[in-house]
Amino acid sequence: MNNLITTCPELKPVLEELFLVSGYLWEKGWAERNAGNLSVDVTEIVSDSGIEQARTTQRALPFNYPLLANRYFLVTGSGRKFRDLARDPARNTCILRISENGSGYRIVWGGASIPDFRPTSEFPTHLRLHEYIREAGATERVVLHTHPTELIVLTHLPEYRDEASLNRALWCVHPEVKVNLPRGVDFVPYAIPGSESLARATADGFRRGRSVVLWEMHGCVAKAESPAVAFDLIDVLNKAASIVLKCRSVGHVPTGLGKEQIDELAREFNLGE
Ligand code: 2HA
Ligand code: ZN
Repeated sequence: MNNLITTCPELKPVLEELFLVSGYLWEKGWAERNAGNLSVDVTEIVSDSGIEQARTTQRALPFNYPLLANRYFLVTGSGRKFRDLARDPARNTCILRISENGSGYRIVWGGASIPDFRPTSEFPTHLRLHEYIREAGATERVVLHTHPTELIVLTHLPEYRDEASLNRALWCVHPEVKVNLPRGVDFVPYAIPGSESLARATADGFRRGRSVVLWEMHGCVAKAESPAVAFDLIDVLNKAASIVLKCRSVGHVPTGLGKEQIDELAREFNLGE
């Protein structure tokens, strides 16, 4: 870790923010055991740093990702725990480089010293989202998947199992949701964790302009400029979900802010909707 920071001092603030957010995820109860995963596109930070490139053999990727060719990603490891990340980053994360033709990757730092180390089981989603970010020319660098309890509960309730009902419910109980997530959330029906179909459905949700994608009966994914911003988006949403559930638990189904009040927020905060 110290070697890494000596080789590439610009990584220090990124790692520090990652450690902070990993702790938040654990404290929130959104990262049980090895739940959740995160990736950061660190290409601009490490590509000229001379970070070692030939320590491990190349592994194949499930598909070709030409838009990701030669890019570097800091990725959490499969089976690794967010709560251990800050204590031992080199065992719980890695930096990998996608090959020149986008069909494989090589670990250049971290997990390489652990024989069975693999990037997160949700690597297909991370790859598709970074691919989408490149395609869109967007400034986001971080993809975060976590298991926020109250948001997951909402996706178990039949009345919230579609995008329109979810957005109405989340926007109406808390003005901060419209302000921070003007385009709302997307809803992806249950699909096998780690699958390509989940990855593609998630990328499609972002393609429709949504700020966060909810995975039915599983969790959610955010993309953002930094780990803290990704965490904040989910935190605001989960707060709203918890208000919905608390209202319901005292026997009130919240009607909350009306359409006019939500439109007023969009106008006042120049949300472009
Ligand atoms: O990283 O959360 O969805 C473990 C998971 C899989
Ligand atoms: Zn998960």
